[in-house]
Amino acid sequence: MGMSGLSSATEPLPLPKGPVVLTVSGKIEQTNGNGVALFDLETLEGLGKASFATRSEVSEVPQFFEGVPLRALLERIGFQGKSLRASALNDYAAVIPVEDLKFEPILATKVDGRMLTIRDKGPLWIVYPRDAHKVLQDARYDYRWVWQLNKIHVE
Ligand SMILES: Nc1nc2c(c(=O)[nH]1)N[C@H]1C(S)=C(S)[C@@H](COP(=O)(O)O)O[C@H]1N2
Ligand SMILES: [Mo]
Repeated sequence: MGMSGLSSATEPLPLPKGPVVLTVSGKIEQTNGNGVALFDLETLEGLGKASFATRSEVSEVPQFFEGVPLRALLERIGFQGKSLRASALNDYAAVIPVEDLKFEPILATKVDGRMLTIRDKGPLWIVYPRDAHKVLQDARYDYRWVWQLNKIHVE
């Protein structure tokens, strides 16, 4: 309040207009619900864009991923924590330390030009640029590729 002139991160988060694809809770500054930040796909995609091709634990053939930088999401909501608990529609969860931002992981919405569907690990899939960093070519990171992501809890 009254802090005009600061970055866009101080603008209130818009209320979701479409179906909510991602709910962020925990140590965050910006909320638009009951202490949580709710995103529809359009608002989420509006936060930024990133893309790269990489192989993965699930594909030996490189796939082209497009989505939103995880960093852009965390900056927009005023992230205050040290790690993220990323959980999925199927109740799978993984802890992602904030240091992983150095790899610029994305919340992928598309693979090979197609929107990710729930049946195809979507609508959101945490994807790391695995081929670009030897250290990422390891089960320690593969389990952080949470597919069918729908919640992030900031701790
Ligand atoms: N939603 C969800 N994401 C997940 C998993 C899962 O069971 N559910 N398994 C993780 C693990 S352990 C790995 S190695 C990769 C690939 O797992 P998959 O071969 O079961 O797709 O996805 C990760 N993301
Ligand atoms: Mo795994």
